[in-house]
This record gives sequence, structure tokens and C-alpha cells, in this order.
Amino acid sequence: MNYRLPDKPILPDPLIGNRGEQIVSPKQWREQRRSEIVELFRQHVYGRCPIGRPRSQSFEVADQSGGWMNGTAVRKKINIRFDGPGGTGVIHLYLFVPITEGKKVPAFLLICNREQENMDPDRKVQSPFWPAEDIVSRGYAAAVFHVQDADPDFDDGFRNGVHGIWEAAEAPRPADAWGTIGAWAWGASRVMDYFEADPDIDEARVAVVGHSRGGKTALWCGAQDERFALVVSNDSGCTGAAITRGKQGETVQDINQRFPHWFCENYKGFNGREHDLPVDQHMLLALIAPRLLYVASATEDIWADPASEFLACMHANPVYKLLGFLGFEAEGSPLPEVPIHEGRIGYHLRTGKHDLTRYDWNCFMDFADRHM
Ligand code: GTR
Repeated sequence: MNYRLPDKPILPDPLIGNRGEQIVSPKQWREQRRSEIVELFRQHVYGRCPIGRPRSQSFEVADQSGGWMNGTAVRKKINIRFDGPGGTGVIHLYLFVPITEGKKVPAFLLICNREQENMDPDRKVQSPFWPAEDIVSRGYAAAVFHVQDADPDFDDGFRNGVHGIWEAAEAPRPADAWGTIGAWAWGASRVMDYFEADPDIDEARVAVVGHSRGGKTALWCGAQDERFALVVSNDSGCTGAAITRGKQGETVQDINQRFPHWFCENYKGFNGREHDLPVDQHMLLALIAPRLLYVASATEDIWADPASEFLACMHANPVYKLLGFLGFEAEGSPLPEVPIHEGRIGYHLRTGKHDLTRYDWNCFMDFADRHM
């Protein structure tokens, strides 16, 4: 592949505050700039959730059985239930926990946006998209839920899914109301609520993983919800890990036209005008700092644009540095199959297509073994 870093786009600086002031201390980042940037993304890109953890939320154990994976794992099926003015919802969480002697285990949570068979809880299908056996054999709990439980992935005017539960149907939607990606990210945070209550899971060592639209979701989830120790974006591309300005492949206009329900209404105002956005995606990555972040790209995934994903890691680094950590310092362009795992931002470029593979998962786990 012709791997070329885009000509240096002029990017908004995560370390210049809304009033033009330079952010010079970790305290200023924590107390001021971080929340300014979260707000900018809420207002202009992903929208605002009307609700956090619902008071009505409950966890129902639908199954807890041993003997899975040659006797090395316990399977749990958990129904995360909630209700609001517009109805009730349930997120079905599947979880395989490696058996240890009373020790809490770290976990990988996949936000699944593919067909259900990829997350088969009966393991008749063992898809590389969610290689639960591999994850468990490396000492991590393997957890997954499907995005449709939070919000079905089509444009129905925000009637179904969690939008319909908390939004009055007759009320006009604000231009910064949450879209579908925001609803999915909200769902992943509800799973974290559950992890905090499960004595088998070390909630301080949980990674949230997503591929493509799921990767955009993992990033937005981890940016807002600081309980996640590691955030993994696989091939997330436009409005995920890729810098928007000067991006190849999918543009803001493309994504808003094809998926009008993913982001907030305000985002459509930036169709063809990405240079006017007050943010770019390196600032989303910077919101993960100083926690662990992983960005994965694939050589043939031109629509997502690997070079722009790599560039975002480089431009998130100054925030890690300000906070006293090594984030991502790379020279030139990455080589395929040569992961960069030194700092708190991990990266790899895989040869091949837009997909989530066992190679990708193994890299994520190598990085987690080292840093989490
Ligand atoms: C594409 C979309 C991308 C990406 C992808 C996916 O059609 O343009 O932004 O999200 O779908 O989720 O597989």
C-alpha cells in the first residue's frame, strides 16, 4: 500500500483553551481543558446523553454455568435492565470468566456491531471477531454485548432503542441530542456498571474494544467514561480515530449522508466544512489520557484511512506528555506487522482488509499484558 502521511493539516490544539490560553499544567488539563473538549464533542459531533446510570437499572443473572472451554471458564449471561418514561430496555451481556482461585480478573469488553453469530454464547461458532477462547486462555474475561440492544442501527427518527425510552416522542430534538453512536457508548458504560458489581471482575482493569462503527463507539465511550483503563479502536476511521482534516476515503459529508442517525444534528453543519470544526479526532484520543489507548489500522482500509489514524496518535501525544507519560512517539510511517507498544498509546498496522482478526486481538492483549 502507498502509505503516505497527509500533508501537515493545521489542527486545533488540544492544549489551547477555549479562550485562547495555553494549557501548561496537568491540573489545568484535568480541571478545565478536558471538560471543555468533552463538551465540544458533545455539542458538535456525538451529541449529549440525557441520562447516565438509570436509577431503575438492575442486573439479572440469566445463566451462570461452569465447564466451558474445557473446564477453564464460567459462562455468565447477564440481563442489564432499565426503564424510563418511554418503556423498558435490556442489554444482554455474555461473559466468559477464566477460573482462578478467588482472584479478580481483568476483562475485554467487545461492542459487537456484526451479526449475532459472531458473539455466539454457545461457542458453536468461534468467530475471530470475538475469539473468546483466546481471550480466556490469556487470563482475561471475554465480554460482549450487541449494539442493537442499546439502539438498532437504522434511522427511525430515534423512536426505538434507548432514545425512545428517555426522549418524549412529541418533543423536538435538540441539535445536540445524542445519536446512535452515543447510545451505544452509553450501553458500554452500563456494562461497566455491572462489572463494578461482579466480584470476579477487576473493574480497574477493563478494556473496551470496538471495530469500525464499534471503534468510534469505544473511543467516545472511553473519552467520557474514565472507568475504562484501556480503550481499543480497530479500523474506526472517520469520526473515530482518523484525523478529519485532509482525510482520504470517507468524509464528514459521506458519513452523515449514509448514516444520518449516528451523530448529532449539529454535525451535519460541517459537511464539506471539516476545517471549521472546533475539534479534530486527535482531541478525542487525548481525552483517554493518561489511560491506555490502542489504535489499529489495516493496510487496505483506505475508506478509514490508516495514515490519518496514525497521525491522530501522534497529535494526541502532547497531552500524555503534559500529564507526565510517554504516549506515542513514532518516527515516519509505521511498518505492517510491527506494533508500536512502548508508550501508553499502542498502534499497529495489519496487512489486509477492514476487519477485526485474531492478529488484532493478540496485539491488543500483548499491549494489555505489558501495560494494564
Ligand atoms: C462503513 C462506514 C464506516 C464504518 C463501517 C463499519 O460503511 O462508512 O464509517 O463505520 O461502515 O462500521 O463497518
